[in-house]
Amino acid sequence: MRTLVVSDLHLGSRLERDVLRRPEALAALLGALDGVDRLVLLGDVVEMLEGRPRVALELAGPVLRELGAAMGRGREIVVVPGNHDHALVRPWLRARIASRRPIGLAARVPARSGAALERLTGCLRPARVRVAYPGTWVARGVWATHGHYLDRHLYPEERRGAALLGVVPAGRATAEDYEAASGPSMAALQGLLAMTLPSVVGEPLDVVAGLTRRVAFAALPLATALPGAARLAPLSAGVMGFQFRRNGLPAMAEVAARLRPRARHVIFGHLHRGGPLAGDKPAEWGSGARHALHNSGSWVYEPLLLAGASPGHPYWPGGAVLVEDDAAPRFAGLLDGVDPRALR
Ligand SMILES: [Mn+2]
Repeated sequence: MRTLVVSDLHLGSRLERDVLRRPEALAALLGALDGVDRLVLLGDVVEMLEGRPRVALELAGPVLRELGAAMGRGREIVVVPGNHDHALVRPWLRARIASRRPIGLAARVPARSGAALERLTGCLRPARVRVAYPGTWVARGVWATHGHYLDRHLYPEERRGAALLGVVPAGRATAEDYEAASGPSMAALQGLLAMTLPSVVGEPLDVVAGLTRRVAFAALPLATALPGAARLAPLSAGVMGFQFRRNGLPAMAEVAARLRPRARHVIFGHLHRGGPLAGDKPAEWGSGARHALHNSGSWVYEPLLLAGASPGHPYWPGGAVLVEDDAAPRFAGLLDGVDPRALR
């Protein structure tokens, strides 16, 4: 059994950062489906946090239909919503929490539980479509989740803005705990700022600092249009790398440690930073710990980070994690061979 995991497509993004709009990028992904039994769309598939979810869904349609047609009747597509497409599972999630039936780690979500979800899954046919939340089992000992729960661990407990964020209990935690702690307020905050860039970008000192930083970054795509923008990129890539090691990876490990999936390997998306890559330190990715961590990267071309960069850059779009039975999951850069000019 071979499963390809991709995440953070952000289809329909207002600034057209979603590279799958570009024919060359879409062709590369469709080509990579050859010999794959199952495709997992690990969250933030559609950009629904920019205040125009219907338009985004409409723009996503052609790409989703290509994926569905390529997988065809015989193969499965698993949809695992994240934070930018959290609206897909919200009606189901509300009902499930009200019913007090535990969500667990890989609940099956009926495609008919909401209008937007029904529309999205309809686009993916004739492939067999399954929706799971907050994660899905990819193989024995391999669990995958979008990873937005880690946002909660980017803000130290003692500095948290009590009005904005709730508390995840110490020790073991459930999906219900994370939904209660970071659900509506975090989604509102992100919606307000409409960012595709992950929160790990800057210093997570406290929520207020976080807000200022996000606003600053939201303004930066404009700055990249100005002369000298290319000089910004290496600096921000360095800052991102530092923040990712210091905050991103520990937050991923924390979510795995709290939710405790019976898994050797845990695959995340959300942070837009694929890996582990060849130069990464295995220990930082949990090689010696209970959970080995993986990240599927993104399909977003973010000029702020990538001006002047080339394939192999940790935030280069086109990330995927390939999972085969009885082998460790491995990262692949599916757009590394595509002319960068075709991705902008
Ligand atoms: Mn996300």
